[in-house]
Amino acid sequence: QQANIGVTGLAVMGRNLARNLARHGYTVALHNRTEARTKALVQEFGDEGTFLPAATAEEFVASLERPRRVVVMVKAGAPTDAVIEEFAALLEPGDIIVDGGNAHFLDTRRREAALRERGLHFVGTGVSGGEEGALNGPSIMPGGSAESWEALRPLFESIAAQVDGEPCTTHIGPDGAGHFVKMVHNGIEYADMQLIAEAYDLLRHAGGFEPAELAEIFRAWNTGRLDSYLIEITADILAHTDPETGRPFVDVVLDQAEQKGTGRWTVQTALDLGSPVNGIAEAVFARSTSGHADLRAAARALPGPSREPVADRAAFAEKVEKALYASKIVAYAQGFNEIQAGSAEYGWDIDLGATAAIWRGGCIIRAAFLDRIRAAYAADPATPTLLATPDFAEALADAQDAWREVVAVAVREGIPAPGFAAALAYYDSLRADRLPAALIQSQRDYFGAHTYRRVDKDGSFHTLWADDPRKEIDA
Ligand code: NBP
Repeated sequence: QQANIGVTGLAVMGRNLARNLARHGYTVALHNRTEARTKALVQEFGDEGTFLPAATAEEFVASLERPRRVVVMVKAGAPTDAVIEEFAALLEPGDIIVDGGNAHFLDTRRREAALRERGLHFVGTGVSGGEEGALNGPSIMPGGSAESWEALRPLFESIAAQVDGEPCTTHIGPDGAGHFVKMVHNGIEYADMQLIAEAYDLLRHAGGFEPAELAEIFRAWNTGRLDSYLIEITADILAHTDPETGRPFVDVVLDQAEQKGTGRWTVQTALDLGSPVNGIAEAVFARSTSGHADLRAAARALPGPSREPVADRAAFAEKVEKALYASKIVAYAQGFNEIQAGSAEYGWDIDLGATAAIWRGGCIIRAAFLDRIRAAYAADPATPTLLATPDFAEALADAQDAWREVVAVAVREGIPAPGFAAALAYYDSLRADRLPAALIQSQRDYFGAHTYRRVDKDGSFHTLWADDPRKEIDA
C-alpha cells in the first residue's frame, strides 16, 4: 500500500495535520527525526485512519505514491532548511515539498527558486488556527506553482475549515505568496487583539465596568457586527475567575505581552514596501512596551490626570463599540493594502476577496466581518482602500463622532489607546484635503535641496533659501 501524502515533523502541528488527513480518508506516511513521536502517534491515534509510519527518510519516501507529496512541519529557520535538503535529495522531478511552518516569505522565495532548479515543486503554505485548527480544520494559504496546487487541492480542500460549504483554502499565488499572506494575517491578528484590549481597558477604567459585566458586554457584541472568535474568547476570559485567589482571571495574569515575531515581520515588511500600517505597528509596539518592565518601573511615578469615570456608562459602552469597529476596519484595510503592495512588488496577482474568504474559518481572526471585506472586493476589486467602499464608508461615517469621543476620553483620563488613536489618525490623514506634508517637503528642500513639486505646475523645483537673493529655479 502506498501513502497519498506524507508528514515529517510530528510535534503538535504535524501530528494534528496528519490526523486530520487520515480522518478524511487519506493514507498518511509518517516521519519524525526522533522516532518516538512517530510511534506515539500511531499508538494513540492509529485507529483514526491509515498511517504508514517510517523509521527513516528513505523508507518514508519509498512509501509515497507519485508525484510524492511531502509536508514538512518542523521548527522554522535552520531546521526547515535541513529537513528540506534531506528530502530533496531523495525526491524526483515533479515531486512536491510543502512547508507548513511559519517561514518568512523571503526564505520561501529562496527555497522555491532553489528547488525549482532541481525540478521539484516547493509550496510555502500558511496554516492558521493553531493546534486545534490543524486537527479540525485550519485556514490553509498555499503559495507555489499552479501544477502543485492542482495536486494538493483535493487534500487541502477536504481538511480545511468549511464556511457555508466553501473550504478555507485557495491558491494564493506563486512562491512566497502563501507565507506572505499568513504573515499579514498574523499582523492583523495583533491589531485586532490590541483593539479589543483597549476597548476592555477603557470600559473598565473610564467606564467603571467590572470584568464580569464586561464579559456580558462582549457577549452582546459577539451577536452583532463584531461577531468573531477573538470577541468570543474575550468574553469567556473576562467571565473567568482565578480558582486559586477568587479574583478575576485577567487580574492575576502578568501584564507583559509576548510575541513570536510574525507581527514584527508584518511591520518590517510594510516599511520595506512603503505600505502604511500604523494600526498594526502600534499593536506590535504596544506589546513591546508592555514587556519593558524596566521602563515602566522607572516611569511609574510620573503624574497622570485625576480620573473621573464617565457619566453615562451604557452610552459610553456603545461609543466604545463604534470606536472598536471603526478601528478594526482601519486595521484590516491596512493589512489588505500591504498584501496588495506585496502582490505588486513580487508579481503574485493575489485575489484579495478570495483571501478574505478563506479567513472566515479556521484561523484566529475568523469573523463574520470578513464576508463584508469579500463583498467589498467583489464589488470593486481595484479599490485603493476598503475605507472608501460603500459599506465601510457608511460605518465609519456613523462611528466617527463616537470614535473621536472615545479617543478624547482616553487622552483625558490618561488611558493609553494607541490602536484607536492610530487608526483615527490614519482615517483623518486619508480624508484630509491638505496634509502638512507640504511643510515637510519645504523643510527638506530648505536643508537638503531635495526639491519639491508644486500644485500649480509640473516639474520639480528648488528654492534658494535664506539670504540668497535669487528667486526659485527649475531643478
Ligand atoms: P516546533 O516548531 O516545536 O518544532 C518541533 C518539530 O521540529 C519536531 O518534530 C522536531 O523533531 C523538529 N525538528 C527540529 Br526542532 N529540528 C529539527 C532538525 N534539525 N531536523 C529535523 N527535525 C527537526 O513544532 P510545532 O509547534 O508543531 O510547529 C511546527 C511548525 O508549524 C513551526 O514552523 C511553527 O512555527 C508552525 N506553526 C505552529 C503553530 C502552533 O500553534 N504551534 C501554528 C501555526 C504554525 P524532534 O521531535 O526530533 O525534536
